[in-house]
Amino acid sequence: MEQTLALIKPDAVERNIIGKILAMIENDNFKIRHMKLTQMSEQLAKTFYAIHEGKSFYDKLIKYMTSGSIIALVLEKENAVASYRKLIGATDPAKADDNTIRKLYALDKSFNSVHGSDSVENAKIEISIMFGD
Ligand code: IDP
Ligand code: MG
Repeated sequence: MEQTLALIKPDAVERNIIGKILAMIENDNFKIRHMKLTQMSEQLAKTFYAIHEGKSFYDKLIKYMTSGSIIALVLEKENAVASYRKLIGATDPAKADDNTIRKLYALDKSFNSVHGSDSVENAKIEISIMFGD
């Protein structure tokens, strides 16, 4: 069964909407296989988001992702990667479909409440970064 890496980001943990987001994940028939409350160090955030190094929003992204607690999750389902990307919606909540997590809860394109792996290959890498092998 396919797995993906999901994060509930600091803006959502701070606004007490972990439960609402987990309910959407469970209602969409994902199985939660691993879950932890943690806080990213600067080094971990830079490893996790290495692909975005040099982009205009990179420094802000690292500051945001290390600013408070996050929930890290390994989710399992058929086509988990694509299915979870569909559930979270577009990066910018203004462009996200109705009833997606980001449409309902994200503040803006920067503080967008959740992360989801964008490919099966990256899911494996991100699961290993957040949970080890
Ligand atoms: P994704 O989270 O939908 O996969 P990515 O392009 O991989 O989007 O960007 C990673 C994260 O960086 C986003 O979720 C968001 O927090 C932040 N980000 C992306 N693009 C922008 C932008 O144009 N301005 C500000 N923040 C951005
Ligand atoms: Mg991405």
